[in-house]
Amino acid sequence: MERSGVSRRALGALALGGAAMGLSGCEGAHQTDLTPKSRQFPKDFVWGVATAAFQTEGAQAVDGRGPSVWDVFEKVPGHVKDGSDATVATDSYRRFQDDVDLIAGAGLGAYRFSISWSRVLPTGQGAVNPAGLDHYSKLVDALLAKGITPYATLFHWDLPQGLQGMGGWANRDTALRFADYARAVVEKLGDRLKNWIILNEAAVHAVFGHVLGEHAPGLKDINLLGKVVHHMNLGQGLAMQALRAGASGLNVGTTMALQPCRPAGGPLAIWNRLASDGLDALWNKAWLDPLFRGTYPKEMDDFLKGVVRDGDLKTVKQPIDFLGVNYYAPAYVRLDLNSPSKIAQANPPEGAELDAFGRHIDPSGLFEVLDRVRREYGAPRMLVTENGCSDPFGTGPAILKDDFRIVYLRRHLQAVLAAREAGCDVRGYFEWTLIDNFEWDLGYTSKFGLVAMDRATGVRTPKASYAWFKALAETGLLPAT
Ligand code: IFM
Repeated sequence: MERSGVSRRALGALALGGAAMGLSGCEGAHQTDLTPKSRQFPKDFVWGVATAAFQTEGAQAVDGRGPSVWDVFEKVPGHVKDGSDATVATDSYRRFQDDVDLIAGAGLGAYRFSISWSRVLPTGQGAVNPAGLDHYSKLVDALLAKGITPYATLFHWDLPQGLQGMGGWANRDTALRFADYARAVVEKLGDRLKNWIILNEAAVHAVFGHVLGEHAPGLKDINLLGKVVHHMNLGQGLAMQALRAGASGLNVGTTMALQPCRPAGGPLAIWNRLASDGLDALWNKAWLDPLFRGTYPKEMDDFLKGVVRDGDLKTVKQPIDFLGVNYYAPAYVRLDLNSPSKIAQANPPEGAELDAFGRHIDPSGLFEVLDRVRREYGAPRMLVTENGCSDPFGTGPAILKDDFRIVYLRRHLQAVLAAREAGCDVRGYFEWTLIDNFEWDLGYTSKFGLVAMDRATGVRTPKASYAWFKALAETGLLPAT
């Protein structure tokens, strides 16, 4: 599973309980020919970069913003690897025009950012904070002035602490408050902001935040899992309804961290397959099935007992204009009887090329998730809303001649072309991310940006990948090497 960028501990994640890992090697990538017939993307293909409010904005106490769960979590010693926090981050609340100029400078037609719920509603509910909303209004106007189409995510993990105090996503009421928040935002921005992403990687927030305790709100209680999963799905459905009632001509979608789950082989292969199916149910199907089919996978039954009410699944199954797919790496899985979930991380295949997170660099996984959505979920329109890779971990300066990133992006974009040729309706690609930013529990030790930033001065310096991505966005032609 991807802890997003974090597929790193990948499934380690799913060692729901952090069981010791006796690793067994896994089968390799599926034998998919990823060589596309053409390297040319269509003219109307959307090229963009993606960011998130908490990772970039800083200005945590400015203009009436209330605290989020991450404000609280990051302050606890040991929670963030380098002891850093996001109080400044990339200073993008103040320097948003600089960011917009960089996006325009790269010739990109789209920008995916997230809105901070606690800027709009400081405690998560009640009276709207006009200054918070104004910020996003200015950002949208600045983007439109440069011909850049805004894509806004409503929830990228920064739940208002005021709501967490009342149980957070484990409390059904949070789903209703989420719809109120969506209503407030669309009322102000819906005339100009037309592309909406409801949730970002809900699986990551549910598992890392509520079961593994590695993300905010830092809980380790597997009994919360069913409630959190369902209330996020329910909130998503309610928010979609609120947006569509609030403005016309919107494209409403949501973003999932999809990962192929691959079982380890060996004498326990059949059991490893069971563990891998379990992870697939929680990580992929618990979000795809309710949205597209109005059902939950049977593996979720025990978790969901007493949680789903009559009519809920009808609310969850909303039509979408696109599905956002975030992909970094596949998950390798084995059975572990010592782990409460019976699921643990397995080794990538022998000799696999690994990224800084120790994950298998495997573009075939991107093809696989896109093609699965096409085959099993009615071939919806899709956008790759995140994909990218980190510098090797460390506190040193960013690598400006980041050829490794160019190779990573090129190979994954080949997979996108191959998926399109196989019939997947993929309309765009957002690289993660614009500027090296606050990478959650890894602080600033992990750098995903096309642009480096000197944290002392705020000065931004484009890396080699920025120029490479610009040439691609301008021509739509993927270089052969
Ligand atoms: O930084 C994260 C982002 O917030 C969600 N998806 C993965 C990225 C890289 O880890």
